[in-house]
Amino acid sequence: MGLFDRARREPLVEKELESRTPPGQTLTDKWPVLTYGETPQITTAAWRLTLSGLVEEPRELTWADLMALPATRQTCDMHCVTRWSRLGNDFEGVRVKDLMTGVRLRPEAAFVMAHSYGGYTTNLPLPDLMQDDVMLACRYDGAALEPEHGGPCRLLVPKLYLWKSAKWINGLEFMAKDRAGFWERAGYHMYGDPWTEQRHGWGW
Ligand SMILES: Nc1nc2c(c(=O)[nH]1)N[C@H]1C(S)=C(S)[C@@H](COP(=O)(O)O)O[C@H]1N2
Ligand SMILES: [Mo]
Repeated sequence: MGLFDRARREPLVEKELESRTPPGQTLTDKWPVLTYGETPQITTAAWRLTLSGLVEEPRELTWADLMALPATRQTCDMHCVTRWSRLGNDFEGVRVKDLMTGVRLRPEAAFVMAHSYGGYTTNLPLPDLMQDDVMLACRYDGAALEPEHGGPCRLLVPKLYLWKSAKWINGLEFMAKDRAGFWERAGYHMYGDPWTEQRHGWGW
């Protein structure tokens, strides 16, 4: 069949495929679109990102603010809870860590709710948001991220199931306690580690 690592431009060998595929996942070369509801059409001119909640000075960033931050390009794997994984994806954007430089959080901040245009939300612990591979992704394979995949800008949290990677992100809300987002309220796991198959949160 021959799965390809797009970023490295080389075929993936069997052994590596295995070690990079979490239990219960099947590899795909296509990139399925999984959206609950409509695809919001957001121009870069209209795009805003608000930092709210337990932040000393709430902020609103424009596209120009985002583009002024250092850019990062990375290759990462994606794992969807509906059992497909896609390896070797080439994303470009701004690390959340870099975005947060100079943003002072209140000491109680321990979790974050990602908010999206259209109303989607998803929650994660603050330390996970600050990992090196967590970014606001706006380019894929060297081109602007397609609207159906979250363009102009999506959150990308490669280590967790892909529902945590909020498409059309427009806010990060810092919280003291964990709160369930859209799919988490519907029964998905609060954390969502693909390697231990944290698919559902209620023990089923
Ligand atoms: N705003 C928003 N973000 C979202 C979703 C959504 O419905 N709305 N779906 C999530 C789910 S369940 C998955 S698997 C991935 C799918 O990303 P893709 O459509 O780019 O493959 O986006 C996640 N982010
Ligand atoms: Mo998903």
